[in-house]
Amino acid sequence: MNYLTKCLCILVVVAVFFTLGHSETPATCSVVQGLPGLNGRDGRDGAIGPKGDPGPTGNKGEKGEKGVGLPGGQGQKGEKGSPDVESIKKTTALENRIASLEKKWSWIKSVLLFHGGKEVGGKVFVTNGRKENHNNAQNICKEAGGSLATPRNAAENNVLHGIINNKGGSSSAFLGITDSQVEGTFKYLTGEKVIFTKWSTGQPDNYMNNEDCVHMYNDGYWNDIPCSEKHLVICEFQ
Ligand code: MBG
Ligand code: CA
Repeated sequence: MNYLTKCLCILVVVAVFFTLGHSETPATCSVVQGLPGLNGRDGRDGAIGPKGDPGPTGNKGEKGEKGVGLPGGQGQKGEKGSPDVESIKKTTALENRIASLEKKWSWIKSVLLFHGGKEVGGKVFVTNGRKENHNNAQNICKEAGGSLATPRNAAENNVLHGIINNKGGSSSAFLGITDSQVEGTFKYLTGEKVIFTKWSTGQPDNYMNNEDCVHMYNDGYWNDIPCSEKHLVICEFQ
């Protein structure tokens, strides 16, 4: 039953009620067929539905075009690097050490010269005054931090000659030269071939096929002689 129909029926009932209350004879309420009601208003809109599913993923786009940037300008000059403190310390320590060694070498040289040593071209020759075979003479000089006297030029030969003369008499001294490896090829103890010689007349002759070591006579000239012979030990230090 719609709203309008309801209202009409109520009116009918009220009218009947009043009629019955004011009439002496009870009236009967006859049913009156009303007109059909008007159509009702449209209902309200429904609630908004749920959100739809997301759409399919799109295809990958095409590769972009290559850029055309120009080369950048040169950067500014970097700041001056700070000095390596450790390196400076090490260098200073080494410089101090070198200075100390130079002082010491100067002192040792003075002692050697005081004991009859002779300096020539940065080399000092000095003798221990003893006579030894060639092998022992080599070792004595080596242990002293030098090597057996080896004149490599006339100046050095002259100085050695002077030391031998100072010893007087028939002194002669071994030189650090032999042909022990190849007969007739004289070499220094370092293995190099000799670059200077001052052989005595007729020498070297490898007399009795037994002369591989070299010594200097008291006249400054050289001779080959058996290595087992004993001659003055003169060492050189440089
Ligand atoms: C000696 C040499 C010796 C040998 C000998 C030959 C008179 O000098 O010292 O090494 O060469 O001569 O006669
Ligand atoms: Ca000889």
